[in-house]
Amino acid sequence: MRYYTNVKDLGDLNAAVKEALEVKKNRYAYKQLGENKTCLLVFFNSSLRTRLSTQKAAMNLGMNTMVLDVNQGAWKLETERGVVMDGDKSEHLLEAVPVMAQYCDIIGVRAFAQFENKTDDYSEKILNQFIQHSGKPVFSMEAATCHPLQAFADLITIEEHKKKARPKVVLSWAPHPRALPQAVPNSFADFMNEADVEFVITQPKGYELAEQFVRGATVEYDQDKAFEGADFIYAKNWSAYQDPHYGEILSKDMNWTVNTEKMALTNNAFFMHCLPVRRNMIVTDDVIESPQSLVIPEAANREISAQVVIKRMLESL
Ligand code: AN0
Ligand code: CP
Repeated sequence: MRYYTNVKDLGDLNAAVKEALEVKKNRYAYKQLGENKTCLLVFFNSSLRTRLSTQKAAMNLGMNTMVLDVNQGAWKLETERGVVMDGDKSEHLLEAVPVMAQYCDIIGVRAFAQFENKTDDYSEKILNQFIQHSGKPVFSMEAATCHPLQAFADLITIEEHKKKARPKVVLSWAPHPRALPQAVPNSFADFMNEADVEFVITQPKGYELAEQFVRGATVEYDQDKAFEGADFIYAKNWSAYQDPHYGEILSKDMNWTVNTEKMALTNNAFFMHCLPVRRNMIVTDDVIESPQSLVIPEAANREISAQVVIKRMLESL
């Protein structure tokens, strides 16, 4: 595997899940693979899980890992070609990326949507500059439109916990005080549409995701109706995608918070969220602390999804 930016890069999803479960059983079995190889993780945005789980995955494979926080201690980077650099940005990505590539064998990049220009965000401008100018395998640690390490971990978690062959999985919008990217719900939809599940998306009007991610999913604007008979509830906030409101908050309706009454409508569903989560905005204390909450196992599987991706990249070097 040379690049990991969305579900398609994994190829056969069943095979990928099988490989993940094998890795999970013996995560140190491939310790030789990464010997004398270096994984560089570049963060343009904050992270707790991705930062730790991806380093852990690379270390399990015997790699050295280095982390660069672009906004803390590195030079501020210009990303647009042709700009007269007389502002606060000291260095251009066009030099910075090939320089970073000198010191490593594989690069992970976190660069969220900037909400300044939808076309720029949805063309993955920053991630693609790493792909074009590094000459190294590159994987997304949440880029502008997708978070495929998260969605792969989510799929592994669903496979481990499902009680029927084809569970009903509901992606539910929930309120949040700040405008968040669509990357997590986009990737979750991308994976669920490929997986053997009944997939439903529920959201207030105006929060429709991009067609290339929604595809054949059922869209239900009545959250209670969507929750009926669900086996998994996957809560997440996202900002509006559709023009002319791209990147805006259209609603903070607390009737969409996932609580015990709403969970009672489901088939004793598991609760999922990628974290970080705002309690009593997205989900109540009671639900996230309930035995049905999978948020910690889900986070644990981030190590496994990252390890499958980095392992495949090492095998391709
Ligand atoms: C980010 C988001 O919603 O994309 C990261 C989630 C993994 N969340 C926040 O910025 C709170
Ligand atoms: N779920 C996730 O990617 O979390 P972080 O933003 O903490 O990495």
